[in-house]
Amino acid sequence: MGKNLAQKIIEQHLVKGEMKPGSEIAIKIDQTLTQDATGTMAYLQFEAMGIPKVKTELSVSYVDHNTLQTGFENADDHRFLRTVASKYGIYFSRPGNGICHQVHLERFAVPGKTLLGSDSHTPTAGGMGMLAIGAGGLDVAAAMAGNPFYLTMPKILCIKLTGKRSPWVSAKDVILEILRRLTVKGGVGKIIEYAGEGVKDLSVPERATITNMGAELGATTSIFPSDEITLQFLKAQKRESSWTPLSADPDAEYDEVIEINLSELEPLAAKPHSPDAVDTIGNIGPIKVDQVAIGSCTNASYTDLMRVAAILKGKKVHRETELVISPGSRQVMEMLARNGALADMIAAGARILETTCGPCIGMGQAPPSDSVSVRTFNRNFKGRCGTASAGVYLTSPETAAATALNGVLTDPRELGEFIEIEMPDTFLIDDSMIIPPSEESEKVEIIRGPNIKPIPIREELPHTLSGTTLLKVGDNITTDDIMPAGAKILPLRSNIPAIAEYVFSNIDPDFAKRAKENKGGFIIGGINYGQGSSREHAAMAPMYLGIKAVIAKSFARIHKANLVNFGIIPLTFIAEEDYQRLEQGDELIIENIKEQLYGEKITIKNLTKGFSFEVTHDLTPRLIEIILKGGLLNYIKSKNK
Ligand code: MIC
Ligand code: SF4
Repeated sequence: MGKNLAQKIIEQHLVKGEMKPGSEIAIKIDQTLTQDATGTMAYLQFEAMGIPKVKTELSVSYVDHNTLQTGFENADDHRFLRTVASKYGIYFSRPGNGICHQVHLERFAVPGKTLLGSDSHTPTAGGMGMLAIGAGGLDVAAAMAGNPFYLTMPKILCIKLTGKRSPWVSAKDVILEILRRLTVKGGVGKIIEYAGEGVKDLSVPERATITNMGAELGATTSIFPSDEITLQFLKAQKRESSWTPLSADPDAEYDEVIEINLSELEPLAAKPHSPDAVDTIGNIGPIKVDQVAIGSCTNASYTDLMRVAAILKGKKVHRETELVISPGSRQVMEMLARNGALADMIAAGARILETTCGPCIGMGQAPPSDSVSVRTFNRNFKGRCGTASAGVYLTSPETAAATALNGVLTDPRELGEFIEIEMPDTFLIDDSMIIPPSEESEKVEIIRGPNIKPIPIREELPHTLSGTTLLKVGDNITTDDIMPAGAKILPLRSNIPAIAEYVFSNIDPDFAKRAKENKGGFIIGGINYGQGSSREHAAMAPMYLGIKAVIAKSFARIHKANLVNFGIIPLTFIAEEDYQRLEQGDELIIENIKEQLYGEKITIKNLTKGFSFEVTHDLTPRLIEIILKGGLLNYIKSKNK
């Protein structure tokens, strides 16, 4: 029996376990990436592991999230990241060089290699045929220290692309259609592998748009084959020596196959407040739009923005609509500047932002109250844009540009003849903002500012866990809900005591206070608890507040791993009625937790209501040991003794 592409790469990197869906495997990691919002913690954790130099083939530290520098905090983090990278053998991509996923695709991604990144959109590099996975910073630190990455062997879902897109139908519309069909939890426990003739209809950056938003499906990762289109892109980046052809065997088997006929697609949008609330632009209708934001790791490639510039050329942005554009990388920005496309955007009235995440993570450009913002990004969770009452629609760059001109949501097919944009034969290559590590690392001094506080460490697991139910939430709670980002909170990423004050602050402003008063306790969650970002702060800050366990109907992959890494037990309800009858304020007790963890079921007593109920978990003996030690860092240290 032939193998599919994901199985081939996993097999080549398999260190432990069997490639049977559902069983734990460990894979060797060739490359890592971090960004500044998760990177400071990741490098503090790496330092705590006491390894003199990273053991990966390549590790890159990007600064792209926190670049507003409204105070000393971000600037201090950047300086710390620069010096720590230089000392430990890590490449440092300076602020201004671009969004990590875009730059990694351009300059570092290699077909067939593995990449672990402390950002949930790391699978963007799957557009290049890489097995690229998002994880918490501590897992990335462990990989830099030479440890394999542990994960549950996913099922492989093949999405067979047939047909050819009609004019003005974008790669974004392809992934929005998949989100419409599969929903935000449809990819959980799966790798999505693209195959079929339709693959040839997509350039590498277009494939990357699709693999990028596999994160919104909850997938472990997404991957495209590496073919002559990949080779062309690598040639244009002067990196053809990195190319290897890669595809599934002709008789490869998959756990599941679905087909998408590209010819049937039309321009789509995800409506507020979820990336899977997808409908056609036609059905949504010409709603008034106050702001359009074009950029992010999903849709800010050279070809994306060249088409936007061509749409805007000679026209003006609607007088009641704001347009902001943040190119994905310095390469893209400089090419647009040199060929005149940037001038066309400026002349049309676009506000040009830095080559960073910017508005995508609420770092500026919050839209007005009760407004509509159309964005080419990947997430539209409530409040993420910085304005709780705003509604964010996710669309393609073509739809966004047409909308900016008309002031109402517009189907780009109304623009008339399709504008073809050629992929350049050569991109402008200038890696001078990627600083290689020092060759004299012993001479490098790591500079820490006052905002960089030590990482909190949890004690070993006690015999009995008891406490109050501090909060009960519903389904699809995001890590943005648990640990919000944005211009006010993001600068505190390297200061856990300070950022912990904001845990669940958009859902319940008193949460942190209540948690502290009660010396921690429990959280009750619904389905897909912790979807979205990889930020381990959504586990680390609750750990700091004393959260002992989260009892939910189901968990998102990265967040569950982060909970374990910080010694919080992820427990799953067996009976729906137990979720129903638990209330905030109920006192719970779990006796003999250590022994109980090794069994299949765990009994929890509700002291307030006088009943007991059973929950379960899928923790392997290794993960149980991590929990017993109080988290991964303690576990790694105990193994190195
Ligand atoms: C996001 O898109 O939510 C982020 C900000 O990139 C996060 C990482 C973080 O919170 O630092 C992610 O996607 O993992
Ligand atoms: Fe940055 Fe947004 Fe991409 Fe996250 S999703 S890496 S915030 S651009």
